[in-house]
Amino acid sequence: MIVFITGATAGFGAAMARTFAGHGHRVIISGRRVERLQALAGELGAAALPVELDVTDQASIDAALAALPADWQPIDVLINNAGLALGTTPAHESSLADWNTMIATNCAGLVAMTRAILPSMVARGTGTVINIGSTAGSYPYPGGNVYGATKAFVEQFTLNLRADLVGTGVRATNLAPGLCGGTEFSNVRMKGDDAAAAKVYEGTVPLTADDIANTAYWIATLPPHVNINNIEIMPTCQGFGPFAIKRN
Ligand code: NDP
Ligand code: 8X3
Repeated sequence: MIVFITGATAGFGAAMARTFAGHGHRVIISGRRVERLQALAGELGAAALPVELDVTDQASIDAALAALPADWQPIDVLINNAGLALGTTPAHESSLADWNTMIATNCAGLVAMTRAILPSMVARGTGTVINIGSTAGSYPYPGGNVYGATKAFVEQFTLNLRADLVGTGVRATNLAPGLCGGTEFSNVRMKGDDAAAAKVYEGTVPLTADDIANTAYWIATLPPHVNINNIEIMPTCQGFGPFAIKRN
């Protein structure tokens, strides 16, 4: 299989590249940090094709896809993984610029990548799109405001893809992890306050990037008649809280 992974310079994306390549598949590894892509490509050898790509920039997407060598063009699996959260403040104190960056990356970028690659999958009658959502898309929490909303978009967009793709041979999955450590997600969210990022996982045994990579691999290698619509994964240390009630 040829697997196109967005956001392969860190976290889930890098783990997915290693997992798919480790099982003998070819991976197109993309992201903005070129030196990271080169390092991963060096590690994975001929199985990996590094591609500089900013999912928020349509020209960057078009250029990246146009430059793919012919034998890398029939993409079997698109993993829309690039994404981020910025901030944990309440809505009325949050930065509109941060909100717009999350929407541009997690929603518009994911949509643009899908629109660019989906037609060739449909034309070939085969393909799998795995969109990385989040439990934050289903369960609200304080400070999750726009981040959670972007992931709710990812879930519903994926289900609507399913509606359009019935009978085409192309599959679509929303893969929604909960608390997952060992990636740069919280460092980015806390804007470089690494102590605050580490605190998120203090005293927990969170999911790992390999847990998510193995799940993505499982989804992509199921028999062609099987479509996982939506899968939610949490570490066993994570559960649900009660409704918040403000008492007088
Ligand atoms: P990381 O911060 O470790 O990795 C994020 C990746 O996204 C990086 O490779 C980064 O690459 C890439 N990225 C960000 N913006 C862009 C952009 N504009 N264009 C292209 N690539 C971009 O985070 P995770 O691996 O933890 O997160 C991956 C996905 O999983 C995200 O969508 C996140 O929302 C989701 N998720 C994470 C959870 C967690 O707890 N870790 C739980 C649930 C979901 P670069 O900066 O080089 O461009
Ligand atoms: C990341 C999981 O709980 O930090 O999507 O929002 S959470």
